[in-house]
Amino acid sequence: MSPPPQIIPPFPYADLLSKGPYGDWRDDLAQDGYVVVKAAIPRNRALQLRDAAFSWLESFGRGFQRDDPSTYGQEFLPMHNGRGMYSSYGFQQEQWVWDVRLEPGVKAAFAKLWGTDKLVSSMDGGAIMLPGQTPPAELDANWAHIDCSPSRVGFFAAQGIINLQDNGPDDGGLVVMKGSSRLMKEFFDEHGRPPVPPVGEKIDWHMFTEEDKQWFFARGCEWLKVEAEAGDLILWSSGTIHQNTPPKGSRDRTVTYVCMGPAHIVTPADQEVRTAAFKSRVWGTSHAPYHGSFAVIRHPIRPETGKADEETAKCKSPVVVTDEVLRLAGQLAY
Ligand SMILES: O=C(O)CCC(=O)C(=O)O
Ligand SMILES: [Fe+2]
Repeated sequence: MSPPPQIIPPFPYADLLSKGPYGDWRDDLAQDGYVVVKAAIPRNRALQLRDAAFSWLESFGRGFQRDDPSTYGQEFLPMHNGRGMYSSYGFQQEQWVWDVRLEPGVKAAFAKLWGTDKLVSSMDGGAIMLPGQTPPAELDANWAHIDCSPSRVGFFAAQGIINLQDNGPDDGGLVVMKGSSRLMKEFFDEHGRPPVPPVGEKIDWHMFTEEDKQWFFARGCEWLKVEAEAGDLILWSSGTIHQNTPPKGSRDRTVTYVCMGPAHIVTPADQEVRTAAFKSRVWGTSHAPYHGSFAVIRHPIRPETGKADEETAKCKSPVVVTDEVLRLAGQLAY
């Protein structure tokens, strides 16, 4: 007999977004499933961090040079996933990536949402999408998804993107299905919920088919490409259907993914995964820092050699540890 399906315990903050109206951006997050928090990081600081991202790419010595678009192809870069998304080479533990997490305005936005500033941060990746790199057709095909289990009902996490460049309609960016988070319970009540994967596997993930999407369109949802300037923080509920799109214009899209939540709700299992990732100074973790964490350890294969770069096993400039880094990593109590 197969084991009974694993039950996900109710999330203590599942009603967080239903307590409004707040009279501020939290109402937009509740209503639309996403919001742009303007200037969470000062613009100049964001542009400096974008420079740091390009210096990181150049530091691999594969030929990438920020001022020379003829070096924007994958052969000149550390391996990304085809759309410029990075979750290997110790990206998640790089100083400049931590510097984004350490910006006071980022924590302040999450503190406002959760009602506490005793927060831990995800140790997630990011994207450096360079212009003129038409992605292969299969990558451009849709991957409409949510990053929370269909078995979680209500609010689970606010995922964050910090823009380090200005991104308008022609640029790369997050694409959300506006309003879909409010319909998620109804969708899965009607369509059924798939079994929850075993403990330690990727629980918080679900992909939507073309037919599924039509169900949402019929109820008034629409795709929306989120526009944001350097320094803005895009927040979206992990129950909002989303994907991303690469640049069509001449600008890069340079972002990191940051999600923070209350330190006191981190489960012992999550704590263990996060401690191991932080101590390794090379792996990252999944989006939500408190429940359902798994380690992200990737060694993508280079097509030229059939092997992973040696650099995938180390971090170029690992974060210098401070008390605030330790607090956000969940290694020092508040
Ligand atoms: O690159 C993006 O805008 C979205 C990436 C994504 O799906 C995520 O961080 O959950
Ligand atoms: Fe996602």
